[in-house]
Amino acid sequence: MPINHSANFETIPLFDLQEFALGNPLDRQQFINQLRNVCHHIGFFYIKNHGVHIELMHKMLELTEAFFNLPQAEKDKINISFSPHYRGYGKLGEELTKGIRDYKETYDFGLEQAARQTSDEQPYLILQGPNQWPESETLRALRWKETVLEYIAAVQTAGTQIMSAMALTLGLPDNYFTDKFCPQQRDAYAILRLLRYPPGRMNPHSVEPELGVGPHTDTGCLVMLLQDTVGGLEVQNCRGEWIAAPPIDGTYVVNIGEMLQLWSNNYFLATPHRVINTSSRIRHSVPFFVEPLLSTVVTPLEISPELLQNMERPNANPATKVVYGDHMLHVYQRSFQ
Ligand SMILES: O=C(O)CCC(=O)C(=O)O
Repeated sequence: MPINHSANFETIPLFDLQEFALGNPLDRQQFINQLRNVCHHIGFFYIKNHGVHIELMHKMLELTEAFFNLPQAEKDKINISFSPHYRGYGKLGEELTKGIRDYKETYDFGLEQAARQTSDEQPYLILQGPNQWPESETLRALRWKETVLEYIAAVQTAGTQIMSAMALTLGLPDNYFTDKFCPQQRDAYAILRLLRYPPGRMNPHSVEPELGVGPHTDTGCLVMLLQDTVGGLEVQNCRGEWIAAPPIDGTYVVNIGEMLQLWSNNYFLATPHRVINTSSRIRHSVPFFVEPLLSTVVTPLEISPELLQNMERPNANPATKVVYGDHMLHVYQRSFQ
């Protein structure tokens, strides 16, 4: 696997998760070494042979399209503003990235959970609660809800395995992160987003096409992105160039968020990215956000001296302490105003 180990990358590397899951000790070590480099310098990679069946991935994209094809009035009935738990549909232009309106529709939902009692200490428990499911005969006939829940379970398992490999890259036990990512625990949290980007149109205020999502770094831990065949995702290297992350069938684009960068003491990198749909087709994508328990307190890990030696950026402030749920609640409050 040729990998450019520089932050001036021009392509996004591809990993085969089977080399980690089923490989001999040498393959595993090589996988971990390369993953460490990519997480440090690039922060984005593709993953194949991750255990989620390709039919289920294709089905998930079909179900995404079927959801957004519902009449607008049906989607509006489950608008995200009706849910105190920030779960539901966001219409075109409803969401802001860095204060600017995106050109996309959204639908957020997560683990099936009962609402929790919030308190002054734990206001973030509001993020846990029931999903708003679309009521539609068309979707029912497609076994929509059952299939997306099956998909969440499958992609969560793959995400957990990637987090194990990531712990090993930092010299930690393989269950270091995954103990805090357990979907069966009470404070568990994970979000699946369905996204629809209309065909590109010119921005009336500039010569650039309208941004589907403006440049941003992801705020959580790890994102596993399923995209259709249209393309439009771009990742910024340290020269400021936008590098395409085109669709590769059967793979996920995986990237690191700000919380995992902080947790890794800035060893891992949360890389800016954006989406511009310049095609004449509608684009669909399905990011899954792999997140720890909301009660997790993230504080920069101590990094081994070998890793510290060749750090490309300064460490995080060791006094930083972030309650995961507080951070996520703030992100939602900022994005939907
Ligand atoms: O749709 C995509 O390809 C990426 C979406 C994205 O950047 C995000 O949800 O943060």
